Amino acid sequence: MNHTLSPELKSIAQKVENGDRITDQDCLLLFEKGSIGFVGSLANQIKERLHGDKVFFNRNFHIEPTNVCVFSCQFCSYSRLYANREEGWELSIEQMLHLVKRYDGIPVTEVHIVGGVHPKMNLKFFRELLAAIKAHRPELHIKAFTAVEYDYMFRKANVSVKEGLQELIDAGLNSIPGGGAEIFHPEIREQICADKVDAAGWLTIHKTAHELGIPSNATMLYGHIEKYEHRIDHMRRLRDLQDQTGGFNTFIPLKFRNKDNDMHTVAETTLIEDMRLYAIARIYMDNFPHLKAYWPMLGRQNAQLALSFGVDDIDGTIDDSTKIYSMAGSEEQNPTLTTEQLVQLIRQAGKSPVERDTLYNVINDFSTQEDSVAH
Ligand code: V47
Ligand code: SF4
Repeated sequence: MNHTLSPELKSIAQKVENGDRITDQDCLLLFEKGSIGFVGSLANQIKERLHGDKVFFNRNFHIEPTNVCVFSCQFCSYSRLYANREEGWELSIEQMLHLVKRYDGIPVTEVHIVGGVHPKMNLKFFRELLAAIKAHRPELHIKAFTAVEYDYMFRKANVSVKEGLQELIDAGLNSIPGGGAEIFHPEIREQICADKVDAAGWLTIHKTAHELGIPSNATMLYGHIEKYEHRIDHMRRLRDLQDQTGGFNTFIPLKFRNKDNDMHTVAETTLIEDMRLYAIARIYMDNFPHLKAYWPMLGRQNAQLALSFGVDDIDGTIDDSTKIYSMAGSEEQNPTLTTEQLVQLIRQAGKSPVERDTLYNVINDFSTQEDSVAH
């Protein structure tokens, strides 16, 4: 295949073969000139080197404390402004504990807690929530709150990022999800989410978490008004921070969905563009151990396809309380998959399913088992 390639693309293929890092300029060339077949095969090479044919998933459930939000991101189909809060929901600690208790006796390993930014839900409220969950089920991993929520709650409580995070870690916080990153570059950020935490604030919160010993994920909301240069700038800032701390587990590109939000006139990306993005992210983000395709947003079949474009993780079995995507018009209006279905989905794509915990410790390696799935 290489004989039709330009010298520049050949040199990128050589770097990937040698395990060398590609530059921002290389990355731009891949976005502009790399065919889906070319970037896909390079990404797959990296993925196989890192994880063989393994594909990870976990058993988790989501809690969304509120959809009331003081911010007004243009792409958000989910939040109800504080002024219109009669259209929203707000859960008490007791109600959220009740949601946790619904999983008693079910072998979930993680609860993912994230929602809007409600001015009345403060640091004290969330500290009590985490402590109540830990008191009920100490071994359950709590992955909670995005940098957007932290930035607001710490400023309101007048504590430093370090003090605030330490308080929540002491109450039971185990890791931080990747949301709120969107596109870091101010040219785009000012147009799509001007009023929430900026790039420096987001990166400081994740850096501080890593320094305090807890890992995190990172996302990128792509496929709207950003240009390739903005995607590369975003990924470069994350790759640089990862060089310093090593605290990121997973990079999660999130495809912009345009239903019922202020950006509904912006066209969505094509499947080919999505797959090219996954592949290029796998090639560029060489220090991120994992690349996740979030299946509720992408849809099951597209998530299967992504497994041949560098993706090694498809998140988890979640229940239908996750609304941020279904409300934005994602493929999955009722995103629930049993473990058995997830295992089948991965096997159908010719890969080996492995159940992991949040930190990628292996819980159950299905590659060595036939069809039976323990519930
Ligand atoms: O930051 C909001 C995105 C994110 C839309 O860390 C939208 O494991 C597409 O970060 N179209 C929150 N995306 C969710 C998130 C996440 C999800 C799954 C796993 C993890 C993890 C993190 O949802 C927001 C924003 O980027 N989002 N609206 C939309 N219309
Ligand atoms: Fe609020 Fe998050 Fe929606 Fe932005 S994306 S308006 S911060 S809920």
